[in-house]
Amino acid sequence: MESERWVFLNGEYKRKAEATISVFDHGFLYGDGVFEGIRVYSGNVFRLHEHMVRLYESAKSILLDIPYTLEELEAYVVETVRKNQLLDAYIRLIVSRGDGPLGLDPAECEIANIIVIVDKIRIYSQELYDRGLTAVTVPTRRNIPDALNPRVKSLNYLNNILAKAEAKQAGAGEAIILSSDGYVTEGSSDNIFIVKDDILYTPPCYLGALKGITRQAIFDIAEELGLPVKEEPFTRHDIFNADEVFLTGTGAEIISVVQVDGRPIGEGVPGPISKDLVTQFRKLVTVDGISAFPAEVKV
Ligand code: PXG
Repeated sequence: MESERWVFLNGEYKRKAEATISVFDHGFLYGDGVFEGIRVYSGNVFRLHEHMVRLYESAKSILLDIPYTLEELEAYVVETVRKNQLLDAYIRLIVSRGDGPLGLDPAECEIANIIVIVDKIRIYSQELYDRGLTAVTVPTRRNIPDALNPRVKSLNYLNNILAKAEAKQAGAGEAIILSSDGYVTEGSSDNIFIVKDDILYTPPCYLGALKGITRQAIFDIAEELGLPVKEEPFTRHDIFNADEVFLTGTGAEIISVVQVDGRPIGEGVPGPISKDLVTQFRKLVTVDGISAFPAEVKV
């Protein structure tokens, strides 16, 4: 089911090559905007509504008016998936401040640019899912929440990009980012969990982490499996001595971390609880969300 890529741009569907915006867009000039990354599994747009709610909350937080209702934009996202005829895909939904003069004032930008891209994505190789990732804590600390709250999924990802680059320079697959006072916050584009004595721990978002949709899915699956989850601050020491460590995100899905800062985690291989969570997650992703290709639509 391969076909041409169509991009939703401000109410129209454009071919990839024609889907362009101005260099005066403040998303480009200043990173002034918000976005979502969403996955489609076997035609099911996984937890689309939750992503839409987070998008509108991010926009509200940065005083950005989205010129559609949540329901309208949600329908456009589904329609863009359908137009691209992709059963398994990645959606990048972008709301940027829009075109304006050179100068910071967002009030000078008349209307937001709304973009929906649907394409394929693969962040890690299958081998890394089977064997697990190595990670390092990086020198760059997470943005402090009272400067720019990391709960806002903004177009300003330099903090995360620097963390990722530092991890790569150190020869690791992913970064673990600490808060300015040394607590574990998250990965460069994923939330982090540790398992200790059959209890899951993940940092509270107020420390400087995105309220991940996949993170919430883990909470839901853990509840079904009878595994307690605690949102509690923890440190590198807790990671080194965890039984299992894994990362969660729309891009990365669920991936085990088997070594952190040179210390093997548990047995140094993906652990049984992480594997159980992956099994349950695989079942959830094809059914929990909005179907882009209901039975009557032939694809
Ligand atoms: N923290 C950060 C900073 C993120 O950017 C997550 C956590 C996980 O959240 P979700 O809701 O996805 O479970 C993210 C999400 C990419 C890519 O292109 C990145 C994300 C999502 C999709 C694709 O690398 N980050």
